[in-house]
Amino acid sequence: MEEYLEKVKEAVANLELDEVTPLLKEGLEAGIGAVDLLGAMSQGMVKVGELFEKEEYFLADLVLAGEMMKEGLKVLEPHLTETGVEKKGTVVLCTVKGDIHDIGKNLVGTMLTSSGFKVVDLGVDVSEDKVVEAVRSHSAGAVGLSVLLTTMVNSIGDVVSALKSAGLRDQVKIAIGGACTTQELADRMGVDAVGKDAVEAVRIFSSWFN
Ligand code: B1M
Repeated sequence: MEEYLEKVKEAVANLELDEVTPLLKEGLEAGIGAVDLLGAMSQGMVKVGELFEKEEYFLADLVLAGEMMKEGLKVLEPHLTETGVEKKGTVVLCTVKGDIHDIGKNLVGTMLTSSGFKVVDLGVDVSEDKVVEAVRSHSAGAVGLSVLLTTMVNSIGDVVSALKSAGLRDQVKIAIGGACTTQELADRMGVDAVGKDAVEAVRIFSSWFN
């Protein structure tokens, strides 16, 4: 299995667009878990990011990688949503202001939905005002913020301040996640938790709604 997952990772890292979907389908048929295949794809994406940093890949390659990941997720998602359980609570989810990366956020949303949460997905590049409005109108108990750009981390603080000003901070828990997030950042921004992946996100939100 390790060898197969390595193949998936390499196909993503090398931007072999036509290879990825068939590899995922075959992997599922061979009994490899969707979560493992997803992990391999994510590792491939990390490599894509590294090659971008080294200027071996360009923006067009990132776009291609993003599309490839979305196509792959279409294959995996039905297998990630097999575990429907009772509805738990409402989570307002978005990518923060100034940031348009949505693949990780969508994945977190899918996993939360399949774990029984009602997810209000506000999309990408979302202002703090929209978060406040959604928390209020959906009586949400938690907010999930995805942020991948170091330059946009202050958008997290803007959400926290806006929720405080609206008198809603005490009724919601806030989690952040995404490539540039750390516990230190979470502490600095005054949020309640940081999740390193979608599985951990589910664990965090589940602990808040029990
Ligand atoms: Co961009 N990008 N990008 N990019 N991009 C990164 C993030 C970068 C790390 C690449 C690099 O240089 N190594 C870098 C950021 C550097 C930094 O600030 N630290 C970067 C940059 C610089 C940029 C631009 C500025 C490039 C430019 O224009 N010069 C630009 C910014 C645009 C903007 O947002 N304003 C840009 C644009 C893009 C594309 C649009 C081309 C495309 C995004 C397509 C899309 O999302 N629809 C893109 C891509 C594809 C990437 C990389 C290669 C892959 C991101 C991804 O989808 N990963 C990325 C490199 C990297 O991350 N290593 C990179 C797969 C996804 C499943 O993982 O999103 O991390 P991730 O989500 C994970 C966890 O982080 C976690 O769970 C998910 C599942 O396990 N998680 C949460 C995420 N959100 C969570 C929330 C939670 C909990 C967990 O709780 C609420």
